[in-house]
Amino acid sequence: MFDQMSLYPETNSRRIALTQDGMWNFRFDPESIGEEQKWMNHLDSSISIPVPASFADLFTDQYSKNYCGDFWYEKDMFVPNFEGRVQLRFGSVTHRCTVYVNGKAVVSHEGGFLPVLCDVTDYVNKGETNYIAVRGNNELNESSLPCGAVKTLNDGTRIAAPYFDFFNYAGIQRSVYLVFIPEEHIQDYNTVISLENDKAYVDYEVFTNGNNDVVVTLCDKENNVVCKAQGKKGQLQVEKPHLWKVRNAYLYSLKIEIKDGEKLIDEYNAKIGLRTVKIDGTKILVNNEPVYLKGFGKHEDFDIIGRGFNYPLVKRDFECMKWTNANCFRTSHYPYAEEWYQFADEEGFLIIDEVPAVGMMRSTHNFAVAGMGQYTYFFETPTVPELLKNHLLQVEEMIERDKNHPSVFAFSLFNEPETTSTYSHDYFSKVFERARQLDPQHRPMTGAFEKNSAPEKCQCYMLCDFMCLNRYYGWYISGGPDINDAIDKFHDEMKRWQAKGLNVPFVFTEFGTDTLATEHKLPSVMWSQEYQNEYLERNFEVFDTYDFIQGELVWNFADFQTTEGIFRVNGNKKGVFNRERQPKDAAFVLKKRWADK
Ligand code: GCB
Repeated sequence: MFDQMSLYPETNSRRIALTQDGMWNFRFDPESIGEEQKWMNHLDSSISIPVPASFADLFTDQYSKNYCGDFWYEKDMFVPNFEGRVQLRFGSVTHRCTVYVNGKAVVSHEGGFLPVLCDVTDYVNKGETNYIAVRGNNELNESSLPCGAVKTLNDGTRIAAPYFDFFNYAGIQRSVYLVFIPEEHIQDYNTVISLENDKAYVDYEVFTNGNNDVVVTLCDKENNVVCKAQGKKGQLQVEKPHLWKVRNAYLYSLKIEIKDGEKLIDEYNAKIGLRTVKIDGTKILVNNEPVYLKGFGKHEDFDIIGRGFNYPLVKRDFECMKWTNANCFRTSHYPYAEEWYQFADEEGFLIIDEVPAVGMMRSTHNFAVAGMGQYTYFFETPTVPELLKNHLLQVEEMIERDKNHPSVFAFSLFNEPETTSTYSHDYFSKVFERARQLDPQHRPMTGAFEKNSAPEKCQCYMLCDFMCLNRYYGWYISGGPDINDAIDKFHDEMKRWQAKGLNVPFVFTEFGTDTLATEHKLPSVMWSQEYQNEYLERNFEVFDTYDFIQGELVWNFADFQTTEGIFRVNGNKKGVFNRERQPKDAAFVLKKRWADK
């Protein structure tokens, strides 16, 4: 339980959340002199920059786009003379930061995809303008999540060398709030849902920093009170519940109050969905009914704003996903901004929520190394204890933040690490053990495996409640005219998994082809739209052969930006939609298949 970490800011009769989004002052600090020169007191020669946004694509020069190192944001912030504790909450700062208020360091945070919360009560002057500074840093190393390195060019310029296939976007990429909460306040809450004979039960626990009583009220969509309970821990019983169903969501509101007799001390209003999730043999069950997962691996990625949060983009992406008849997506390869999950709750989408454990293979293009059988000794290096510490921390923060969303039905604890050594098994056993302790809803835990993690070699599949495979038979393996061979190889691998008799569902969390929206060709060639369609149809043949295959998440929902290189044409083009969110032909293929799947 982290004080307030998981609670999305809200304004109500006891709380105030003031957005700080807008233009902030900004400056690069390539020599890391800001600290010594006291930039936390004043930022000279700064420029204006929007928050939230990644900084990379706002500029027109190479240096700024690929900048790697320290950077500073600052803002004069008026803090009203409201009652209670004062907090500053950043949805994320990528990849790490220190926050200063009036020149004093308040909090340092590692990890670029989860909230940074600062209790600034003792640092601000209420009723005055205060000086807020943030020193960020976007360097990658082998103990950071995601993993990578920093490359120094001949002229001394430092650039990121990610071990992953997406652009190393950085900055204050999510919204910032100034939050006022009462001294005695709700810190966090857990909900666990169970269903029995036309009734739903919500076992709840509320964490506060005081001794006053807690009252919990559940209301339906029309705001009618459904049931109430008293105490920090208890159970709500709902007769004839409206269940949260896949693509047919129903959300109740859960009002949590701290009361001293009649006096209201604090209040928090959450939305919850009544649903259960379970793996039963080879089936994924939501409310005890089997669900076949249809959808995408995604990225937070868009022109100009990079990975910056943007409501219209969220809306458009959900509209496009709904149009294809999808019901699920994976937050590859990091936890997304909280607003994505709020929309998914409303729209009835299932989410596989992924921690930023990507690049654990020591290769700048693991997508190509995957399948070549190259062993990279990743988990034998001296940086591993520090990496594990960060990994556990990110798992804790992710589960704390996302544990009450009905949309989140599973957590993914890695993407494509080296998993063939006993070292990897030791490492991931600890990660899974911690994750299982943390999730009050005991959701299924998994991770996405690349091709080297073959049935005979993988040392980690047994940690997972269901298997997620990333496979590119017909693209990285035997593409184009060799596609028949690719499909034979694919069947061969699936038969070897089948022979293991794991009795768990298998989900394809990646499969796809780079496709240029401009290319058409008959007969098809790789990179043409016709080939993307054929590749999908051929993969579907394989999926439909094995009844333990219970889901297909295409790579990727949309074209996205990556590091430059000979493998990528201005980014990864495996999108079913282009980067502007217009459909390639493949979108129609999916729409048709998923209409009756
Ligand atoms: C993968 C990675 C993903 C890449 C993808 C590709 O296996 O998990 O991050 O973008 O392959 O397109 O190569």
